[in-house]
Amino acid sequence: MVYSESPAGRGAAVVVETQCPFCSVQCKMTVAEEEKSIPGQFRAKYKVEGIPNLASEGRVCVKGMNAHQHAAHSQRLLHPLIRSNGELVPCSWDEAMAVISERFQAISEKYGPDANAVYGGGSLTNETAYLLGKFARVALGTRYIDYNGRFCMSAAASAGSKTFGIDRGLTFRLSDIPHARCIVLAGTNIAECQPTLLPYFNQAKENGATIIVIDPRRTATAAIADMHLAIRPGTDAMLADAMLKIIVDEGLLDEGFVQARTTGYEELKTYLDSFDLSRAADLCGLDVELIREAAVSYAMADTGMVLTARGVEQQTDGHLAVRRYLNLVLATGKIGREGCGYGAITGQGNGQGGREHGQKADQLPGYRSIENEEDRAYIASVWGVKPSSLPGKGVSAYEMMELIHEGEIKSLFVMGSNPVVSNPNAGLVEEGLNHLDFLVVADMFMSETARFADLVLPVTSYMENEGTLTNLEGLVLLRKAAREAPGEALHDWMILCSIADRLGKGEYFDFHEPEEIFNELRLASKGGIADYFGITYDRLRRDEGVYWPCPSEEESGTGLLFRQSFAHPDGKAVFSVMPGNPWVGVSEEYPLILTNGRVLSHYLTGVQTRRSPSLLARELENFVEIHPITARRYRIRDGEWVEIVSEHGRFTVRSRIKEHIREDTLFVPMHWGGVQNVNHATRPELDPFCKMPGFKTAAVRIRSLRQW
Ligand SMILES: Nc1nc2c(c(=O)[nH]1)N[C@H]1C(S)=C(S)[C@@H](COP(=O)(O)OP(=O)(O)OC[C@H]3O[C@@H](n4cnc5c(=O)[nH]c(N)nc54)[C@H](O)[C@@H]3O)O[C@H]1N2
Ligand SMILES: Nc1nc2c(c(=O)[nH]1)N[C@H]1C(S)=C(S)[C@@H](COP(=O)(O)OP(=O)(O)OC[C@H]3O[C@@H](n4cnc5c(=O)[nH]c(N)nc54)[C@H](O)[C@@H]3O)O[C@H]1N2
Ligand code: SF4
Ligand SMILES: [Mo]
Repeated sequence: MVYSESPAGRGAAVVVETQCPFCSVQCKMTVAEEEKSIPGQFRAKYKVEGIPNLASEGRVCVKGMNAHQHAAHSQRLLHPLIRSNGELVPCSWDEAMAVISERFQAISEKYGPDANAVYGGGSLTNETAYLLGKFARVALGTRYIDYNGRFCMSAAASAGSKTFGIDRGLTFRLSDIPHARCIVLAGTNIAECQPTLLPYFNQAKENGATIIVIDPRRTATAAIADMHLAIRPGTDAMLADAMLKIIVDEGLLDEGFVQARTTGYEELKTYLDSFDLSRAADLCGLDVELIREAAVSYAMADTGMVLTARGVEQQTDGHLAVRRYLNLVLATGKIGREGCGYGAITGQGNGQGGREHGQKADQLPGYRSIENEEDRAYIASVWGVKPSSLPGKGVSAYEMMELIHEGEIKSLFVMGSNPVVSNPNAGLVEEGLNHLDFLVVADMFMSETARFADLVLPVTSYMENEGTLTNLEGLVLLRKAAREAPGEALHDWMILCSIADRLGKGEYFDFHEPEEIFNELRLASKGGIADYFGITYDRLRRDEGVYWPCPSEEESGTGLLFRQSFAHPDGKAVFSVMPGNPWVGVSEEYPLILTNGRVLSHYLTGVQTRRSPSLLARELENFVEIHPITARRYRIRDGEWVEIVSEHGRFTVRSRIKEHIREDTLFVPMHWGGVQNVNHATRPELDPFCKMPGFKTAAVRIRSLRQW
């Protein structure tokens, strides 16, 4: 960043406290900004240090260490931009607001309020996420709102709700991990995606734990494992069933726990009786004996945990696959006590809070249902509107893209997401956004999606915007503002209040501080599943964080859930009886399985991390990991450009020959847009239970682009 002068006077250092904007651990840190001596001008020099905190104990990973580089980047948007003669040109906030309110109103009058739609994100603070839900329902009156967490948390969230009656990422505290004697890590690459958590698992290992990693690749996380099950992508439900069959056959079921605390086991037992173990092992591409060893180790251990992430969840049977892993947890009674439990490792900084307060198509704040009359009446009373004025349930994120493509949705308001890159079947999404009557994008940068917009609104970054975020443990944390907003950038919540005012709904959005929004959120969540009522800014200023549920200010919140009972009305957890639908999509034309995910140094669609020189230098361009035998079969050399094609589209990346991946599988990171975007080839099918796209499996072919 280049300042004309140091914010604290020439030569002085400014030290601010902040919280990483990236993953769900939410590490806290200080950023010291001091003048670098260059004669005649002020240039800032930064030093980042971790602050001891409950989640990361003071550790910070390479992304956190370099996050300030994007916040201070010269490409930050500083003024609203409006499309004029095909170009995006600067305009005033006044003009931007006038255009937005006029267009939203005109579209609503011509086609009805549902022709306007809203798309949010899991990086937004709780205050903004809450307000965005209210904005859609009260200011725009549209049923169409959803968010990028649909692609992230929906399978695990719906599985947790069905099984336990509540959905909170971890059912235990991070500090419980070292007490687990066996840990199953399925489809989660903690070493690259939540790196500051790895020491908890190393500690468990030092205490004698067995670590089992289930992943088609021998990842950096698998490096600490005692057992690595290199599963064929898309077959986790089958693997979990095979493990359960072995546990039952070996007499390792915890009958006391199953009897006292669960329902549905008898029906599941009938299914297991006729379960064909060797067929399942074949389908999963694994050796039966390895599956047996893993199942017995987990069941025999006194304490144990199962953690899943997107490898299991981003499947067209993601909901059922998670539930089949949860069957293992219930069958062995490994939940509700120290060293035990299940964890869905949440993804984005506010992946947890972002899903609790109303950004989802079917949800009202506090995890209330938009289809439940009592819930509607309660929220309507908090908002001061008539229950009948609240719209009904909308559709999921990708389904909104389909409605845009079909022309049913005419305008889209995007806040905190880059859907052109992150949706599956990117070709359809691009076509759709091109046809919109009106697209508004609120972002810090000119993202791939913002390039399509009619209006781009500059927002503040994590260093400037105060608010609360809920980390993967369910711990609500206050992130204070640490810098002034650059240029004319505004906080997300201010933009929402301002548009609502122009739409004549200002009385419902009369907020001057994030704390005021949070106080309304507390009330709206009161009595709901995600109850934040007992959490106040004062408590968060005093203590580091508070776990939800926290119904009153006297309570400290709950770290370890389900000690006595589960959250269903009868207090019991529910076995999943319906088997999953393993994916077997390859064909002669498309013989390879394309899976995808993340690398350590980039974050999601890379809009932020590519603007961090230190992070960009680590990975400049996209690549495909391919096994040496497969590479030989398709005459692919290391480091050359290849094209990967599915029935939905194609993209181009560089090859990276690696022995650590299955021969039938290719792996491509998701962090690049344009011709390098893996989502050109992912498929549009959704999980019927939670509408999660089947990102992690697509049938493809590969060829070298070499000309000689
Ligand atoms: N560095 C970095 N960290 C991040 C993010 C980031 O973009 N970059 N994003 C954050 C977000 S939003 C999220 S959601 C999380 C995601 O965190 P993770 O879910 O851990 O990340 P992924 O790399 O998407 O997928 C995890 C693993 O699943 C494996 N996998 C693929 N298919 C299958 C399968 O069918 N079965 C099984 N068992 N495994 C499979 C992949 O090989 C991969 O190693 O990370 C968060 N942290
Ligand atoms: N193939 C494939 N596709 C995937 C996945 C996968 O594993 N494979 N993972 C999916 C998952 S888990 C996720 S979470 C999604 C994420 O996908 P996206 O929602 O596209 O995520 P980001 O890249 O974080 O985009 C966030 C945008 O919002 C901006 N932004 C950041 N903070 C703020 C803020 O506070 N306010 C505002 N207004 N803007 C902000 C950033 O600059 C960026 O442009 O991608 C999904 N897509
Ligand atoms: S990316 Fe995650 S682990 Fe790394 S510093 Fe940020 S919050 Fe911590
Ligand atoms: Mo995510």
